[in-house]
Amino acid sequence: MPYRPARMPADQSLRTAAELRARMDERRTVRMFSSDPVPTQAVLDAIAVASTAPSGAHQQPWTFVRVVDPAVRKAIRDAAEEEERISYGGRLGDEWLGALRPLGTDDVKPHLTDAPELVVVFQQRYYLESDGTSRKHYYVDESVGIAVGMLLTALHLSGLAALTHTPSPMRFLGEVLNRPRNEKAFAVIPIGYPADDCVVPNLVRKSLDQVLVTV
Ligand code: IYR
Repeated sequence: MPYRPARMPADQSLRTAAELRARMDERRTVRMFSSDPVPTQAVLDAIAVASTAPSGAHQQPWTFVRVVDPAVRKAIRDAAEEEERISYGGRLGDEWLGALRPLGTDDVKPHLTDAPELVVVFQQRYYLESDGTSRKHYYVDESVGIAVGMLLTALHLSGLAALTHTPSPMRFLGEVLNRPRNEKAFAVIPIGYPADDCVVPNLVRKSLDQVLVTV
């Protein structure tokens, strides 16, 4: 089918891109959340934005589980902290623990119960028919990674703070949330507003020069 979006004039592209760059440079990963509720539709819209992501063979191999029930958030926190105690207790290894030190992360995960909601992103490793037969999905990691990037962008531009949390191993998420066997947890994303006393590590981003090569 034809696809003929109106072409944006160059000056408008430049203005829009510069504004977007400045707004996205303000995004910070937040680990200290207020428990204030967030506007539900903003989260639903952000998930809908994520689901516009390109995907291998347009299979859209993702499921977003919104967790608003405090009891379920508590169950996730308990299970995550149990794994993280082992991880931070040595499973990650000295090199990894050293890399995390500037972030100040540890095995205590209050954001999982403080934030008013979590979005747990699952990747569908394969498609599961209702009769139990399966069909392969392609480029699942790439597709879901792109979708999560778009989710984080949409949340930030909608004024909401988020954390990309990757407890490891994540098998407990499928169990707590009762997901089918074709789904594998990819990330837990607490969403909310920063706590009044929120602090973030004083990190510096690489400059464009450091990340860009033009040939
Ligand atoms: N998954 C652990 C450890 C962790 C790993 C990386 I790489 C980070 O950038 C941050 C944390 C945790 O969530 O604490």
